[in-house]
Formats: sequence, structure tokens, C-alpha cells
Amino acid sequence: MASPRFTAPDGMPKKNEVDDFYELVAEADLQPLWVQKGIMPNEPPLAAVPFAWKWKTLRELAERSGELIPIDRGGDRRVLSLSNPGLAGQPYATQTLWGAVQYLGPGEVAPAHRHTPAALRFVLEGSGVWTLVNGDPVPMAPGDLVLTPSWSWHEHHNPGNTPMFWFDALDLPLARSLDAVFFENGPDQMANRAVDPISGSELKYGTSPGLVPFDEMDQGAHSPLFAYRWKDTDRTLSRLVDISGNGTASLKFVDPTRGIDVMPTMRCSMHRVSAGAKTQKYRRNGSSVWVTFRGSAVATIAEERFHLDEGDMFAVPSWCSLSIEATSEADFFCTSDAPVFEALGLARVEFLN
Ligand code: GTQ
Ligand code: FE2
Repeated sequence: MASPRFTAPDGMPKKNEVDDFYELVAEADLQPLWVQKGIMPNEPPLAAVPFAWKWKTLRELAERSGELIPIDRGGDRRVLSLSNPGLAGQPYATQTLWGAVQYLGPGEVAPAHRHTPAALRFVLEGSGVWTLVNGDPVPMAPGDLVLTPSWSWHEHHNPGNTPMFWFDALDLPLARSLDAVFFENGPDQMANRAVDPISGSELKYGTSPGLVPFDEMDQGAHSPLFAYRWKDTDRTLSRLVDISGNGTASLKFVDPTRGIDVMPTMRCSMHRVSAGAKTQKYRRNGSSVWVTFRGSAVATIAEERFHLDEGDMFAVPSWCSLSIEATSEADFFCTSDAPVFEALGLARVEFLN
């Protein structure tokens, strides 16, 4: 760190007591606050930029990776991460969130492992795939949200003959910045097995709304329900649109035992916007990553307009306003770091016109 210097008229540095002091401070590996510029800006100084990735490109390249790159130990998961152009080549969608498209070809298995960064999948295309989450086989289908919380074992199996594409989100950049990342490979893959159409977690925690097993010990760090099914999400959105009367509806995916966010670092929500309707413009600190599941729309992110079609993904950085206007009825999956901001007492939300 270069210390400020008083410069004499002849251009030579002039030694005085202040100079000596700065030198001693630097030598002691200290820095005065009063020479720092911009460590407390008035608003978050953004690196990540508002950005959208087109499904056409994501799908083509994911499929191509399936042809070219084998999946095995070393390769493991065939994933293309959304790399925000504002983040200097880092493989992150936003400051706190990893977003990606994952491709699992017919007959392929992504081997067992676990990590402290929490992960979720939102399925876009394909059928017959199941993910083993802590020993519980969870079938995956388009529109389903599947959780693999922090430190849960997971492995993906595609016993069918069509590929599957899904969206992955992880709190990896956040966990990395907290130096909280641990990773472990599992035992070599187990044989394929018959899978029930419904996971154990759904049988136990997803049978009836508002009714869960009574267990005084229920205090895990994440939802014990690992799958949220599209038919339930779709039905709930339809009802909410009817009730709202303005052509829009939003729902939150929650831990059924406590009604709180599914995981401590990632909020998951789903949004429906009817053709011609527009969501209220708002901004919050912290960031989010969105997936257009159905329909088409224009998203305005911090005054920049992005045309969105089915499968397109977009990043909303901290404190950037967002409003979505649908051209045909559109559904969006969203994941954000909001629970972190709320838990830390840092959350700010502003509704705009
Ligand atoms: O499917 O287990 O996008 O471990 C990044 C890391 C997916 C996964 C990602 C992962 C996975
Ligand atoms: Fe993983």
C-alpha cells in the first residue's frame, strides 16, 4: 500500500514527521482510515451488471458439451456457469450466487459428492432423471424445484433415453467469500435402482398443506422437504392470479415445518405475469438470478431492457430496480440471497413507480 507523500517543489519527497509516521504505520502492516477512499460508499458500488443469457445459446452449448465432454470422476457435473460480464471473468452470475445450466445425457450418472455451498435445481427440460439427496431418491421433472442443502450427499441419475437440462443455483460465491467451503467425494457410484414417483421427503413433509409430523427436534438449518412440484406451484399461481386481480402473482417456496425460506442462504420464489400485465418496480440490496420458465416478457433491470423468451436466464445485481412486463403469460423462477441480508439485519427494499 503506497502511503501518501508530501512532495517538495523540486519533486523530491520531503521527509517530515508525518511522512515518518506513515512509513511506520505501513511497516507495522496497518492502514489509517483517513487515507481510504470508497470503503463506505453511499450506495453499493456495483461490479456485477444486469445481464441476460439466451436459452437458445445455453441449450446449444450445454448439448454440445454433452457430445464432447465425458462425465466421470474429474469431470463430474456437466455444468456451464453463468459468468456475469461485470465480475472480471469469475464464474458467478452475481456477487453471491452461482447460476448454471446442467446437462445430463441419456444413461449418465453424476457421481455422489457433498459440499457446504447449498444448491438447488429448477428443471427445464427432460424426464426420468432422479437425484439422490442424502439417500432419498427424488424424481425430477420440468418446473420442479429440488433442493440439495448444505453438506447433503447428492448424485444425479438419468436412466432414460432423453437428456435433461436444468438450472442450478448455489450460494458458492458467498460461501467462498466467507471461507466456508468444504467438499467431499462420495463412494463410487451405486447401481441404478427403481425410484418411487414421490420422494421420502415428500411422503413425510408434503402430504397435506399445513400438516407436518410433530417432532420437537425439528430445527434443521433447511427445509426437510427436498422437492416442490410444478403441478402444485402452477395451481397455486393460478389461484393467486385470480385473487390478485392485477394479472400478477408471486409465491415463495418455504420449509413446511417453519414457514421460513427453504435454505438459510437462498430464497426461492415463482412469479406469474399475465399477458400485458406488469410487475411493480422495486429494488433491494443483495442479488437474484431468474429463469424464464414459460412465456415471453420484457424485463427492465436498472433502466436496461431485456427481451426474454422461454429458458432465458437473467441476473439482477444489488440495488438494481426490476420490473417485468409480459408479452405472453410468463412464469419466472427466482432465487436470491435475501435470507442472508435479513438474518444479518442488512436488508433494504424500495418500491418504485
Ligand atoms: O449438480 O452437484 O452447478 O456440485 C455446481 C456444483 C452443480 C451439482 C453445479 C455442483 C453441482
Ligand atoms: Fe454438487
